Amino acid sequence: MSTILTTLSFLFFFTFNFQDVFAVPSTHLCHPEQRVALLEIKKELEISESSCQGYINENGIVSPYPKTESWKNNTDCCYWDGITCDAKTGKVIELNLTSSCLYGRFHSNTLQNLGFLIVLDLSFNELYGQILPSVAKLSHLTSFDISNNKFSGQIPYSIGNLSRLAALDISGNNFVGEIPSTFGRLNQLTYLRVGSNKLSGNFPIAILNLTNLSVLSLYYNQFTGTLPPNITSLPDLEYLYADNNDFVGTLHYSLSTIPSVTNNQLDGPLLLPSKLLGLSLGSNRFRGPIPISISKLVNLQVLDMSHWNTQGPVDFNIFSHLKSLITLDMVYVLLVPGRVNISISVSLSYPAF
Ligand SMILES: *[C@@H]1O[C@H](CO)[C@@H](O)[C@H](O)[C@H]1NC(C)=O
Ligand SMILES: *[C@@H]1O[C@H](CO)[C@@H](O)[C@H](O)[C@H]1NC(C)=O
Ligand SMILES: *[C@@H]1O[C@H](CO)[C@@H](O)[C@H](O)[C@H]1NC(C)=O
Ligand SMILES: *[C@@H]1O[C@H](CO)[C@@H](O)[C@H](O)[C@H]1NC(C)=O
Ligand SMILES: *[C@@H]1O[C@H](CO)[C@@H](O)[C@H](O)[C@H]1NC(C)=O
Ligand SMILES: *[C@@H]1O[C@H](CO)[C@@H](O)[C@H](O)[C@H]1NC(C)=O
Ligand SMILES: CC(=O)N[C@H]1CO[C@H](CO)[C@@H](O)[C@@H]1O
Repeated sequence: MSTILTTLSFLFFFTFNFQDVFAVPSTHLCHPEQRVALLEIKKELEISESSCQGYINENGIVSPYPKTESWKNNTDCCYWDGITCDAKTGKVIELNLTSSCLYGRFHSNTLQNLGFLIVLDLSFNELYGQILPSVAKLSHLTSFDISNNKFSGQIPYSIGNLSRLAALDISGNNFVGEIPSTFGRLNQLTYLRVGSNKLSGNFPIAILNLTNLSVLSLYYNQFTGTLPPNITSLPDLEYLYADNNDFVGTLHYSLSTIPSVTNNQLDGPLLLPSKLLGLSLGSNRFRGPIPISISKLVNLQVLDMSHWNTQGPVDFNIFSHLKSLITLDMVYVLLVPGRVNISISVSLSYPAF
């Protein structure tokens, strides 16, 4: 009798524990509808060796590999490569398919079932298609990176609704048209990169509203018109890359509106050192003397003023205050910001035009 009881209680506890073990799958983080949405994305895209591209970023070398190969229907999507779920809610909050050898038309509306995404990184693949206005439904996004693909069409105005965005990178695609004025609402933006597209129009004035901006890159587009006089007065701006566009005019006073405060003791204006570390204005159609106020940008490390029609000799004393300068590009050498260590190329004669 007692043996039977012991056996029964053993069985009971065994069963109990057994169920406990089996309970684990039911605490799967992955929400079925989110898994379906991710599998939909996987199904639409091919893995193609010719689309594999690695790159170097601030974390080091990112080597390409096909992340979506680990995406299997019967496994917890929260453990798939490139996916991060919220530990409490189990919602997918990060989709990072950077450098994943993906090729194909990307249907941005498949993202709609991933409405809790905070980070979306599809960079360095060969994705094409348009970004639809419905992307604005990803209202939690703080980071949106689709750089170095083949996306085309216009940038949707609705991106201005993604009010939590701190980083927006669409560079290295085939986007056309203007930067929507709604970008002026993205007041958390720290990084805005739209370089190497086919964007046109005047400098997007709305950007002057983005007081948290640290990096603005507009290079290799077809922007026209003048640069706004107070662009360098964005208080946190460290890098301004506007090279290889069609900007015109003189910068006589553009760069003279560097932040200043009134110093009561001196009873006059006191210039604050600007935070600018990189200023790249080369290969545009700027003309006239290089603004003397450049000498106030004392933290500059990289200065590209190549292809500048100075219409006269350059006073190199302007640069003598720039003690941090590593690269001064006054001639033809093209600057590829953040990617290449460019050789110093100072020309003491007039640049050739
Ligand atoms: C995934 O599995 C479910 C059943 O668990 C099935 O209904 C569905 O068709 C499967 N989806 C794919 C893409 O294989
Ligand atoms: C995506 O993953 C790569 C490493 O594979 C990392 O370097 C990159 O910072 C990630 N992107 C985001 C937006 O976190
Ligand atoms: C963007 O915001 C505006 C104004 O708040 C709203 O009218 C519009 O419907 C929103 N668009 C999208 C796609 O969410
Ligand atoms: C500038 O930002 C404020 C909020 O910081 C916003 O109310 C305003 O609409 C923005 N202006 C433009 C032109 O986008
Ligand atoms: C944006 O700037 C404001 C002050 O200008 C600051 O309080 C806030 O912390 C900044 N946000 C970010 C994300 O840097
Ligand atoms: C730049 O000038 C515009 C008007 O031309 C003004 O609305 C904006 O606040 C200024 N921005 C900065 C950062 O000084
Ligand atoms: C020779 C030269 O310009 N070297 C620089 C390369 O870039 C790194 C970081 O940007 C600098 O630290 C080097 O001085």
